[in-house]
Amino acid sequence: MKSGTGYAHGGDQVAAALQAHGVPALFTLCGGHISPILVAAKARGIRVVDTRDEATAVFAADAMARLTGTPGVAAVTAGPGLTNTITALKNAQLAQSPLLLIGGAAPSALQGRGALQDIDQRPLVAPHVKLAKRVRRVADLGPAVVEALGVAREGVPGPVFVECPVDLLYDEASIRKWYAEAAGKGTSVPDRLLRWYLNRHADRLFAGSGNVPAPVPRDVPVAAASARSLERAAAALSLAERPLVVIGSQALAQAINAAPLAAAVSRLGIPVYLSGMARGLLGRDHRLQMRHARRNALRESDCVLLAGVPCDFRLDYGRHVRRSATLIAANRSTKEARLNRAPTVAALGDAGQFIEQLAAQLGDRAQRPQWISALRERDQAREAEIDAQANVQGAGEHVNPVAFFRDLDRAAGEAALFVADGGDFVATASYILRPRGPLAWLDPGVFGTLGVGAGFALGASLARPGCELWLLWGDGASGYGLAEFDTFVRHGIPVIAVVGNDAGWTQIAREQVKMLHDDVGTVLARSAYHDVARGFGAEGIEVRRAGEVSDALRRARELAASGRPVLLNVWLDRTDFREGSISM
Ligand SMILES: Cc1ncc(C[n+]2csc(CCOP(=O)(O)OP(=O)(O)O)c2C)c(N)n1
Ligand SMILES: [Mg+2]
Repeated sequence: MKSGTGYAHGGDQVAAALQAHGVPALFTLCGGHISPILVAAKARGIRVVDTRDEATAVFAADAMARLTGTPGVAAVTAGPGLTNTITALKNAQLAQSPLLLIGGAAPSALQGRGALQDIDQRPLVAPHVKLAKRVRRVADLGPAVVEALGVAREGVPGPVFVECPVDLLYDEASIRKWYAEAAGKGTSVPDRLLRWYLNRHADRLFAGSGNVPAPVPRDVPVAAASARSLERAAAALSLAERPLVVIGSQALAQAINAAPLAAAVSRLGIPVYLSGMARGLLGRDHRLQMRHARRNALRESDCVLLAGVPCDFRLDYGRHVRRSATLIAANRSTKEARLNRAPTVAALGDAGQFIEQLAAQLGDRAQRPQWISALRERDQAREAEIDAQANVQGAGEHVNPVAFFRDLDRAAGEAALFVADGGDFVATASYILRPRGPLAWLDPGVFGTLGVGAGFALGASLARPGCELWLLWGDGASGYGLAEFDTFVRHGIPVIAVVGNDAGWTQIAREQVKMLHDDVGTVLARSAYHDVARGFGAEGIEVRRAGEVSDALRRARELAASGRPVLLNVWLDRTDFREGSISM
């Protein structure tokens, strides 16, 4: 591999640009169109992690981005490789997660002429990314990656796409030879014209490619809210009697700032609800953090700061906040700050930074002991109710999910990271489990995509080597990613997957049966998921009875600590814990 500005080939130029950005891993599923990128990435010390589905590769890149704040990267082959990523791309876009997808493509001279896996890829991808770039010259490959990685991070973060036709990725001599062979040796006028055309095409492809500048990552300044919005928000919060802060994923766009953000929230002294990537920001127990009855708290509050949280269905399109309250929306996105409801103060910029600035300005002036203790009492009352539900344990034949998550919450270590993928099972988990610290909980986000789990776990494990990684899977959701146990084994990813086996797509069945009196399409078997994991060379443990839970959790932790991936197949009892909850 050449160094400096001379590259072995275009694929190496792409790899060098990734290397210049400190990209530690490239997630992929191979294909002839992208081989030079994979080989060059490996040669440059980037870990190439090959998966069993392109969607997994993109979900993994997304998870890396969310946990580190810097874009994750995936490379997929042309055509079906790319179309397989669309759901994962959309999920990342709606979660505002910055990732780079590199796509292979048919040779530039053959596009639109019936080449293998040649489709018009840009219109498929463009609606789901901030930038969809088709590279046309070898010399533009590195700059395209640099530009894309910059665009992914700036403003509202999100996915970007760079399409690299295969004839830009191999070395010049091979490509010229290939074009010369394609042109043949005929002497007729059309033959000679074709030769001339392909020769000129190759000249254009390689123009300037011997002298490409070294890639330099772009500086991406963090968008800061205006001084005026800061002043107005500070004034409103200090006058408020019952202020409330809701912090969402976007406030953690700068993942490395999680600790200063947590300190700032403590200093503000205002009760707070955490959602999405902000869960766990304040650790397991913090006097200001409330977990339950958010809707009631929002209705009572006279001044609400929504930090990186839009007024979408999760806040009943803004109706959870009372009309007369002062609404402060801190958001990188103008559209999200105003979604469904005009805020009193729109602080357009990074929400995490805004909270830090507010804390610096307000300090801990704003103590409202009565307001805080009223919320705290309600929170504790709800915890007691949940305990009562958990104690129903033993009443059924199998395992009560509420009790299971109480047990898991006690058993999981301080470095635990939870990935959630499923319906009722993971909704129950999100209610009960307490993430240990910042960035210790990953769920799909607002797109509600089933099937993120295996890819998220893979990305999380690379972003946090050595963490205790729990993948909480509905039995339905697990079906999308079980084959990735093969990936976990090959790459030594010691995940502990817990399949909540209720033999059904329960979140859907619950409402469907009640409203329409038919469970069609919602029933699964009590399958032996632990045997599937074993088939891929991982550990599998079946848990059918409540009495087996603590031993199984202990054993799973031990196995994972020794580097083995594990799947716990937990047979669940039916409960009415999630009764009545539905989101549309
Ligand atoms: C890709 C995708 N397909 C379908 C759905 C609709 N959906 C939401 S929850 C759910 C049931 C999930 O079942 P499971 O993972 O077994 O969890 P459970 O509710 O049974 O605990 C379904 C099918 C979805 N959100 N995403
Ligand atoms: Mg299920």
